Amino acid sequence: MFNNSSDDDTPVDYNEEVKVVIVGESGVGKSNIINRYNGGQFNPNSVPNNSSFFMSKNLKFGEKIYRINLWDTAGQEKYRSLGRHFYKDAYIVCLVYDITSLQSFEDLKTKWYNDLKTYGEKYNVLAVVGSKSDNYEKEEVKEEEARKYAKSIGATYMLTSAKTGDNIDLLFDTLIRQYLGPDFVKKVQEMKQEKGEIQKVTRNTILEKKKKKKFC
Ligand SMILES: Nc1nc2c(ncn2[C@@H]2O[C@H](COP(=O)(O)OP(=O)(O)OP(=O)(O)O)[C@@H](O)[C@H]2O)c(=O)[nH]1
Ligand SMILES: [Mg+2]
Repeated sequence: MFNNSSDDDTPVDYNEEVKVVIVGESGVGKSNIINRYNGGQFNPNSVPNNSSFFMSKNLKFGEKIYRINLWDTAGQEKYRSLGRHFYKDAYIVCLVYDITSLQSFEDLKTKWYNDLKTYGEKYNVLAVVGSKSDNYEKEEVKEEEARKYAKSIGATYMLTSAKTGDNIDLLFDTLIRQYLGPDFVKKVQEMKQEKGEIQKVTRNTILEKKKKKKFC
């Protein structure tokens, strides 16, 4: 049974919509994260957003099809106030910082989280996302510190790279499962692990990959 309630009476191929909003300083890699999740290539020359865009993806969990609407917001200060109303009806929010920029982490803790607390009305799933994990050598924010902070605000922590694709699918998969509730978490995780669809990338796997490369 699909939801047939689109404005123009065209049948739509999902049962429920879920709004996800991604915020953080300009240049942390929000657009690349979304693009990568949508099956796109990493863009080394991406330009800053001058407005917010959304991309949709249908995912099947259990018996239902969910339309995930991912809102990519503009991080530049001049657009900050425009993005605020996107928090209002978002259920899932990702706060992104760049692991090579301490400033981006400080801004996440002050500007972006404060905006969310002020304007977010419905969110119940929150993530702190460290981006550009491929740039591990230039790390300015210790993973442990970011994890600790995430825990303190009740957020899930994830270290990602839009360049390599590490943990991008896992990030959204985890958040959507959290949104759907504990029964789904268990059921879907078991299913995906059985199929070998989920492989968690940790800091150690990144280092091992690099070591292997050196010896090749
Ligand atoms: N090495 C590396 N570079 C990245 C990664 N993700 C993004 N970048 C680079 O970081 C820069 C900014 O990326 P964007 O995705 O445009 O950043 P944004 O957060 O969307 O920026 P605004 O739209 O201005 O808010 C670009 O040069 C990207 O190529 C990553 O995972 N690894
Ligand atoms: Mg962008």
